[in-house]
Amino acid sequence: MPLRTRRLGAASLALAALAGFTVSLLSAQPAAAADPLRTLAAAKGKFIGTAVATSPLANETAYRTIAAQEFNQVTAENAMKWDSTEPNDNQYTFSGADQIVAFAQANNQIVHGHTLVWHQQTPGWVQSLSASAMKTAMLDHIATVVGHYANNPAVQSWDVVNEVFDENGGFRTSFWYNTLGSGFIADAFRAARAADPDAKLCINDYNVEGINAKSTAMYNLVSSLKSQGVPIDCVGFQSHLATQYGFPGQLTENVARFAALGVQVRFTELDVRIVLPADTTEINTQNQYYTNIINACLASTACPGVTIWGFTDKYSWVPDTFPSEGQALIYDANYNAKADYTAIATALGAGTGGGDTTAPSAPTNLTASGTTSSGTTLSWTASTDNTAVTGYDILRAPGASGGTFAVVGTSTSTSYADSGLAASSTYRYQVRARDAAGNVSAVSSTVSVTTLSGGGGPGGCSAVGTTQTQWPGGYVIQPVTVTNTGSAQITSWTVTFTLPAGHTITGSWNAVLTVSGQTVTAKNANYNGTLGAGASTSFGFQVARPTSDTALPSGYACAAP
Ligand code: 9MR
Repeated sequence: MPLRTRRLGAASLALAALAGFTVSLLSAQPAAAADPLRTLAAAKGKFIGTAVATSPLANETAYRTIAAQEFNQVTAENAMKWDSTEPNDNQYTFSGADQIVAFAQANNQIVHGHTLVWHQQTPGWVQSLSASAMKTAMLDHIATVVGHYANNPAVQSWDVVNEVFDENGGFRTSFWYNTLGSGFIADAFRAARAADPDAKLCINDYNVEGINAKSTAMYNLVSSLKSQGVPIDCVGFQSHLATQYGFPGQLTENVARFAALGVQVRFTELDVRIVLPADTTEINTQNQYYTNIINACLASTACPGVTIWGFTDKYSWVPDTFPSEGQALIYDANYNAKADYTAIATALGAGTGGGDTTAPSAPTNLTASGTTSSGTTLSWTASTDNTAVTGYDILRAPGASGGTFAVVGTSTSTSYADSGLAASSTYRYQVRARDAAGNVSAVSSTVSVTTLSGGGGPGGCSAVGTTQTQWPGGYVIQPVTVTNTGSAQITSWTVTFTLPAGHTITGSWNAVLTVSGQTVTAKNANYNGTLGAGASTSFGFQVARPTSDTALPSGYACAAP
């Protein structure tokens, strides 16, 4: 019997409630094959959510039942938008929003607030305000709407700004941007934090799932906001996918680069539309896209969960916007679960007795080498697992003690080169392993790294490599010019650089080279280590490479103790 038919009964829902069916997102309990999506997701430490609309929530039992049984997170599809909550200046109405929050609380669901500052569904009175009045209206709106739910434990996160980029990575020339400039973004986040210090605050957009101009603009903005101390906690990849456009490229790498900034990555509005009529190939593609997104979330500790933009094709936004497209959701218009439902359940571990719940062993023998003024290379001994280790998270904390470890990158090998570090600074690193089911090992022991002093002060140096000649199969780098950029004499120097894979050093002069993986360390010879302030020396080397390869070394960095 199909799972969903059995689960639609009101009686079974009541029984589940009597049995104390509660959400614990971090439950480690294995889920059984017939479990609803929310139970499967919770067993993985994730949420699985849906957008909900007020009208069917009030009027249709089947809609309510599925929304309650299958999901442990909800987002208001429209009810928390500006035109719903503040249609006229300073006249707030929370009836629809409160209806959804009450439903969530009754069903042990968490709520994501959507959305505070957007160029759509914002009343005309806001759009025509002067700059100072618009800013005041924005800050007041955020304070009031976020404040309304600040003491409600169900409401845990907000889309603070929505869709602020155009497709080329420029700021969207919305009335917000045109009137206030890009500063409205930081102002909005600060206001939201002031209104609810505990809520996770997100920036949300579409077509940012893969690596492209728009997602790179988003990355640069989040990076810049973080460096200015603007309170931002999460990035929402809306994930309105379409089978005719292919799956977003480099999704995993994109998730990892945002995770390395220390923000969560959420899939906030997932759906996969098809040009109608849908054929089997398109439906299979759609199943695969749903699977891919769930897997991407399972594979990243930065991803707390996935929200689908509704669940039934009966109420999808897609046909309204793209009249020849549809069937984008996981239930059909008659509330029958589609193959997409099964794809998601399977990705979440259904049918495997709860899936693999055995975590890999912790990585051991974590060491750092090749430390320069701005980077270091970590290596460790591989973890073991009952299935297979799929990758490692690299965690870093600032300083010799205290601070918080945050994921700064991932690796699928047993080494990782970290870069962008401050000179003369101490960092601590740990590594943990992941498997395909999303199980995460304990962290390794901690290794502490102190970077060398950089240029500018006493003992700084720089290195610039010049390609003297190259041919199919090899090249000569001469000179690598080492300059004392500090204000005092140095008595030794160390240059590091990265050798492309498959290249072999066949000779060197005026320095002592050692190679570890792709990192080459060149130390001064016994006759050219001493350089007065501003003085230079040089060394060189020759390399063999595959004849088809034109790559050259990169990342020259110099350190002088
Ligand atoms: O699904 C929403 C639909 O009911 C509304 O009419 C529409 C109005 O613009 O907004 C839809 O939701 C959007 C979301 O709020 C932001 N990202 C894109 C979504 C689909 O358009």
